[in-house]
Amino acid sequence: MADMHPSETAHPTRHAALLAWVDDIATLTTPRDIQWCDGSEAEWHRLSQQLVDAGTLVRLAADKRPNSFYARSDPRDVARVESRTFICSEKAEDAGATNNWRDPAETRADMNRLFAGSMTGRTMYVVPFCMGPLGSPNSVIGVELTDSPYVVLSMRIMARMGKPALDMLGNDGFFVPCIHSVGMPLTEGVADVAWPCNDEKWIVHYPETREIWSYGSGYGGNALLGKKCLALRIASVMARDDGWLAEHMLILKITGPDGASHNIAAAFPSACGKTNMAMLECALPGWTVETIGDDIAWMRVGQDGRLYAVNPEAGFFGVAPGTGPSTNRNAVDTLHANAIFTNTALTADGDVWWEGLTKTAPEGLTDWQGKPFDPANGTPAAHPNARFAVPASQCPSIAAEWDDPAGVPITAILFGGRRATAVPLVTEAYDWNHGVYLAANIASEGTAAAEGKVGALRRDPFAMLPFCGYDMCQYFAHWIETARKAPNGGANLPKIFLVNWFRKDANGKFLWPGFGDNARVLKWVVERSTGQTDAIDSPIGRLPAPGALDLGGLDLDEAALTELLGVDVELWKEEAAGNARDLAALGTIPAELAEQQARLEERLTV
Ligand code: OXD
Ligand code: MN
Repeated sequence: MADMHPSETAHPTRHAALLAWVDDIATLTTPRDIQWCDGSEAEWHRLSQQLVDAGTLVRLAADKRPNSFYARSDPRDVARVESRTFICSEKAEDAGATNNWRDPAETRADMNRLFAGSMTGRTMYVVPFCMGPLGSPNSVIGVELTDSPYVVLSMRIMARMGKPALDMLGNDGFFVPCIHSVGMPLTEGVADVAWPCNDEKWIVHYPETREIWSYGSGYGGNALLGKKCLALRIASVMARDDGWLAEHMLILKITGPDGASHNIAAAFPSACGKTNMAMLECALPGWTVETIGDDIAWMRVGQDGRLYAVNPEAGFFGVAPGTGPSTNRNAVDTLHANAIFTNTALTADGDVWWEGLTKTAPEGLTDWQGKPFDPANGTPAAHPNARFAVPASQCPSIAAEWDDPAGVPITAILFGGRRATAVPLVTEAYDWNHGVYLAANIASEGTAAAEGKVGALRRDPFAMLPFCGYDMCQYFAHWIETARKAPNGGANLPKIFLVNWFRKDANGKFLWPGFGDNARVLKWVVERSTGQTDAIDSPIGRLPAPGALDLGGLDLDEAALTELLGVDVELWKEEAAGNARDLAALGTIPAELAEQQARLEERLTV
């Protein structure tokens, strides 16, 4: 293969545009050879063994985690790089105030320079993948060209990858071209390393032409281009243009003692426990939660006016630290086999470990940087953004309908952030546009941030700040429009709620236990959505009526409950002013949101 011209290699498709594009990119990046990935088990075994031989992967002990691998990244390549993520729309204003905009023509010239010869000495893998269930007209095909076999293996977990996706594409189907290079050509005299990458990183999106170019990183959302790049940034633009929603949301199914099931979608900023919530073990007897997705929801209004959601992914790419039997038993069990772990610690007997998996660290750990772990030196054994990639189908709590192309009807949508003060445990929006207003203002504060200081907030509207491929104000308008155009005046759409598991008392202690007890809030949400329980109006939205939250068996005193559901009007006047200020910084917000702002201010003065 070594001297073969790219166009001479065997390829399993007659899709002329795809073949021409693969040829063009090969001509630009000059790989040693090209391999079309079929997603087969044989391919998985061949590539994983190749990476074990190269020192990129460690095969975990077969009696502990069969068919599972461990990777340690370059310490300079450990997370998504938002400052190097670009939206290159034709017009700067279409990227909005929150995205890094770059001129597309200039960026194309830069990319052509950067990618010229970038795959020299490496294999270019052609990775066809499908986001969404195979065969669904609403799924989107992407093809990632990558010089990282680690990315190929991860994509096989995270998406429907290989031959089925290519077959679905046919001879002339639409695909999102995704080009990825770790940016370390193996030119004469350059020796490969276990985790090739480049200090210069670029994550580039062209929303109008639906293209993605990623350079310099092999890690997570920077490199597995189906996830944040395609299924959120590019898909959000496709959704705006075609009348659907691509959202940073988990999807769960909750069933009560009466056997009735409801699906709930929920958006939280990164690192607020979405995966834990998607796999929640209910503290309420008789209630169960099943998992449909943990990170992304694609939602469409059906003919019946309900909102139907699909998880476009096929795997979970979760943060390992903090995942343990008491916080997320289902995730721990999901990880029993067929997983790739990156930047966790490695145990002496060939397994992985991270903070939170067990109470104490096992003896003889090697930390994520390959050094013997010494608990005394105060640095964690696993990197805080250490990740697992694992097939969703392995999750013990996966719902039967998780890959149903029709999607699941959504009863309620939750938005949440990490707020020590002000925001009650749960608030129901008065209507859809009020819900959009609540979602537009969600925010998180770091645990170390000064309590109650509005200025310390990081706003993350709809939890989409790093993931919306266009202007946030246009995005709000699209949400408002979605309800306006829905059958039945939008009356069959889900109710919207704001939740906050993170409220603290005056001593800085969490007031709410969280985790499995969040089912109590879900129960109220379901009961509100089905007209079975009461709420009381407050200036900021509807709150559970006294006694409406099921707190049976929970050791929560009256004072704590009052604090959890309390609305401090003076503090909320400051909150409202902060909302107005931060919304204005996004640009010209839709008139409907300005009206919601005015109504909130009015409710706070009466
Ligand atoms: C993620 C994130 O990786 O939101 O899911 O950062
Ligand atoms: Mn996410």
